[in-house]
Amino acid sequence: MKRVSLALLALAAAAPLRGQSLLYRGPNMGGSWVPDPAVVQFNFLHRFYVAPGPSHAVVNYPSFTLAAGIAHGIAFGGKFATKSLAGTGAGAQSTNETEVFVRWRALGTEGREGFSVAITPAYNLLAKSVDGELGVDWTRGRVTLEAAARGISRELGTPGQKQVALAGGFVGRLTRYIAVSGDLGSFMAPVNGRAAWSVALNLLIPGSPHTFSLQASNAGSATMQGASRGLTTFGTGSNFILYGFEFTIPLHLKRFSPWFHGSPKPVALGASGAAVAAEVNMTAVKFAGDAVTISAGQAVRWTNRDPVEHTVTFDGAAEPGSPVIPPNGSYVHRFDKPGTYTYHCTPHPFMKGVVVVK
Ligand SMILES: [Cu+2]
Repeated sequence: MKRVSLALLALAAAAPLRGQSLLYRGPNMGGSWVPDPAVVQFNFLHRFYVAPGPSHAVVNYPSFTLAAGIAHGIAFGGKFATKSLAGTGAGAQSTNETEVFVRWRALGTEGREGFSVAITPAYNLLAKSVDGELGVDWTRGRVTLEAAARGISRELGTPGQKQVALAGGFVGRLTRYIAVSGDLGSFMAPVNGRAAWSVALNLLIPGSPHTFSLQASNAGSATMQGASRGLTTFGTGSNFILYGFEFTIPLHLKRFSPWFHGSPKPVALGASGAAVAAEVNMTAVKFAGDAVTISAGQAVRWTNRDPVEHTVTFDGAAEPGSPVIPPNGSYVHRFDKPGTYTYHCTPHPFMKGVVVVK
């Protein structure tokens, strides 16, 4: 049994962890990450500066990313930041920065061993600048190294300066759930800024597709321009450090299909033809009727009434568990030996139940 769980663990560690972008890129790096087809990714990056006393005023630097995966490693999206450098022309009074982009991952897959390459053309509406990034990642085991070259046709906050920026970073995964990362990037001919840097502690929230990072940086936005330039102080000469966090939320569009297509078709999994002696509904992310009693040789049927997937997974692998049970799916399992079988749902470990077999 132990060998099986070790093999499963190795498989899980080797498989690309979809949407776990913060375990594969530093805070100021785009990396080669592209959402899967029919997945919309929403990333919320919030940084803030705390002014020295006595005011300790907090100045906020939020950046939002919304990106949708299409197919063939292509995604399109936008970033919106509210506290960037002021723009040019009609945008001269505004610090609201919008960048629209397309990313094509030409080679590799996020989290897979070896090289991945992504090409990201973009347009920065505030700077009226045509921007682009070539990103290369190299992953081996727990380590990912990243490099990026960025071209900018009009630098924000300057009279239309052309720029080239280079950036590099690393991610070290300490466990499946925890990684540390850092990066450094700069325009080759900085006008008013300095190099942008960041360091972060990145976490995968267990049992969820979400990643979260706690970070420090001197960059005020997550756009190509913002990530290439460190902000200078408000004339105090002291170090300008922003602290913050990022939260990544993949939205799987197929999960919303019941809104448009009614209930999905019923799917029956597990032992067919067994005598079902007890029914357990999975509803509101709970096993309703969490304790059932049957006789040896009888079966239990679990039916998923939720719009999300569940599993029936026996603690200590006392019995083989179910595959993923889709919404409106059911799973039948026959128990041949008397005993007390506790189980849970793998995606929602707080969902628990028990089958008592007499
Ligand atoms: Cu569940």
